[in-house]
This record gives sequence, structure tokens and C-alpha cells, in this order.
Amino acid sequence: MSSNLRIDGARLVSRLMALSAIGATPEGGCRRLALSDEDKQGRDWLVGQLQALGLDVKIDAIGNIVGILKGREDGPAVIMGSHIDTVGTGGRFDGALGVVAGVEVLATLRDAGLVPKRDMAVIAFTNEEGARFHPDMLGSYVWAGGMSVAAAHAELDADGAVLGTELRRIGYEGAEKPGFLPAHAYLEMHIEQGPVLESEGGGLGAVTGIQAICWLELTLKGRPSHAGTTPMAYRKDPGLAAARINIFANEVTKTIPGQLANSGVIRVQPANVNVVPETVVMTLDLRNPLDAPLAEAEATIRSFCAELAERDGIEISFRDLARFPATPFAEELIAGMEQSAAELGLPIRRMISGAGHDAQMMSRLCPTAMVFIPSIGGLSHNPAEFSTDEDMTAGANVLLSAAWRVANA
Ligand code: HGY
Ligand code: MN
Ligand code: MN
Repeated sequence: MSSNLRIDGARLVSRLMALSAIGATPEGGCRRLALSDEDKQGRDWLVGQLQALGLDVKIDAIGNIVGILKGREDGPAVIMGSHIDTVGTGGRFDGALGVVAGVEVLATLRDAGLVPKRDMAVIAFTNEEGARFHPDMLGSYVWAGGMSVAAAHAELDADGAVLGTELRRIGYEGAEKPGFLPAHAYLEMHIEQGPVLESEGGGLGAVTGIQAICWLELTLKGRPSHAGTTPMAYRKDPGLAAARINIFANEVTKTIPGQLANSGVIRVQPANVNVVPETVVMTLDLRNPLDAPLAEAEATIRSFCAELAERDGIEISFRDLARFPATPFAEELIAGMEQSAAELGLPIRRMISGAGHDAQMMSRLCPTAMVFIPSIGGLSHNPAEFSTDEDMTAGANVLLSAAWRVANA
């Protein structure tokens, strides 16, 4: 590839804006929960873009969408990708940027009449966010062989909708077996979703790996009773217990280095103002750059819950929603991102990813790396999520250069 080949930044941005119009929210963000009607519209749009590029478009049994640019030789492909599903208060860039950047790289190569040695592909993975169905990174987890299609199809959302039924309802239960396209390497472009790059005056991130993650669902059962007549000493109040657990998990982050914790879901039943609740279902999102301290944090929280249950007469049960170890990326691909940035005269620095990504799953199959661009205000999973056209173009040019290099090595 001639060293001055560049992606078409205006085309990249216009594709991103076209996708972000699907499921657009009044606050300026996007809401395309996995397998929702909005997700279907986004999928239909993407398939249309891939077909218009003349790519070989395939869909697998968990709904992962793949566009393939044939290489000169048969064999494992260089895959670029991310996701187009969002959280409920999603922005326009999380996931979508990595998919449209992959599309842009293939469009640029096609426009230039360049045929890589290896197949190159762009993939949009199903349910990366884990906001509706669990675990997160579900489509790439199935693709990487970590979860069976049957088990994934049986997952339920909070309202009892079945993943497989929803996948068929939107018409995206494909014929291909997940992982049907052998991977030589996987490269993902993504927004940083935190404040680091911006706080250092901008520049790109060569991602060295992803931190460990543990999502727990706790079900707390107490005894429903009258809020006016039941003396405090007689109450078995799971709402109070949930609050104590939330605060304790936060306290643990002050004693274990690098530890993060929050409770993003708290559902109270019967949710009547004058009833000491019967049941509370809550989640804990626990993360740490290292596996051992994360395990220590989880064990500490579990023993706190056991003592609380004993003392307050609350029944507490746990369910794993997601559990993935800290994941290092491939040194030669990280260095490749740095080399591409240097050749393009772009500042880049190494960093770990606080967020989970499909790259966490693909690294089980092949050498994997990511490139980050700054998130303005460090915001993400928020409608105000924003990255500049200039940074998007810079990141996509690094993706083009790095992917082309590994596709022809
Ligand atoms: O939760 C995460 O880190 C990702 O956004 N799914
Ligand atoms: Mn993402
Ligand atoms: Mn996300």
C-alpha cells in the first residue's frame, strides 16, 4: 500500500452519523439495545452498506454480521470490528465507530484497487454491551467458543424475553457457525470512554489489554410488612440490606488498589411506598486491572453479605452475569499500532482499557490489539459522548495502516 493512502474522513463521519440516526434519543445519544427494533434497523443499514461495497456478507447463528474482502490467498483473515448495540443511555460512538471504521478501511482499499494477501473482514458482534442480555461481549464470546449457541439463545432479559426468540424476531439468526471465519489477527478501533487521553492533551491510545470484570446479580429476600405498624426490630428489610451492600462495595474500592464497584440495577418488589420490601434484585459491576485483587474484592463482599444475611434474617443468593479475566493484547500488534501512528505523525501512548470490548474475546483466538481515540470530557454510556472528526479520522488511518500491514505480512 502506498504510504500516503488515507481513509476518507468525511465518508467515515457521514456513515457514523447515518448509523447514529438509528435509535437516536432526544438527548443526542443512541439507544439500540441488543435485538431491539432499533438494533434491527442498525443491522439492516450495516448489511446494506456491506453489500453496496461488494463484500461477501455472512451472518452467524448468534447474529454476528461479517463483511469479507477476499484476499489473494486462502487462509485466516484479518478481522476488524466492534458492535452496534448500545446501553440504554448510549452515545453515538461506543462500538459504532469501530464498525464504521472497519467498513471505511475496506472501502478505501477497494477504491484504491488494493487486494490484500489475506482476507480482510469487518464484523459487528451481537450484544457486546450486555445491557439487555448477559453476559456482555456475548456475540464475540460465542464466536470465540466460550459459550454455546444454545446457551446464548436461552439467555433471558429482565422482562423474560428469550434471546433466541428475539434474534429470530428481528431476522438475524444466521446460517453460519460462529467463528466460521478463521482469524489471523483482530484489530478494534474504539473510543477510550474515559478521561486519560484528553487529560494528556489528546493523542491516540495503543491498548495493551483489558481489565478483569465480574458482574454479579444478588437476590435479597426479606419479609414484606406494613411500613407503619411494623416495629423496626421486627423488620426483615432487603431494601436496607441492598443499600448496605452497595455502600460496602464502595468502601472496598478504597482498600484494594485499582478496584472499581457500582450497583447499576436495583429492582425492588413490590415497590410500594408503604411496604417494607419483599425482594430486591441488585447487580454489582466489579473490575480491576488484575485478577487477584478482583477475586479478593469479590470474596470480601460475599462474606459481608453472609454476615448481613445472618444478622438481619435476609436470604441472599448470587448469580454470575459475567466473569472475564484480565486480558493482555499481542505485543507485535500493539507495536504495530504505535508504528502506524508514528508513520502518520500522530501521538500515541500505551494504556489499558477500563471497558470491556469484543477484543477481550477475540484475543482467545488470535493476536489482538485496539486503538483508542479520546473521549471528550471522558464521557461514555452517556448521550453527551463525543469524539472529534479529526480524532476519528486519525484513528481510522492507524487502523488502515496496521490492518494492511498484518494482512500482508
Ligand atoms: O461494560 C463494558 O465495559 C462494555 O461497555 N460492555
Ligand atoms: Mn463498546
Ligand atoms: Mn459500551
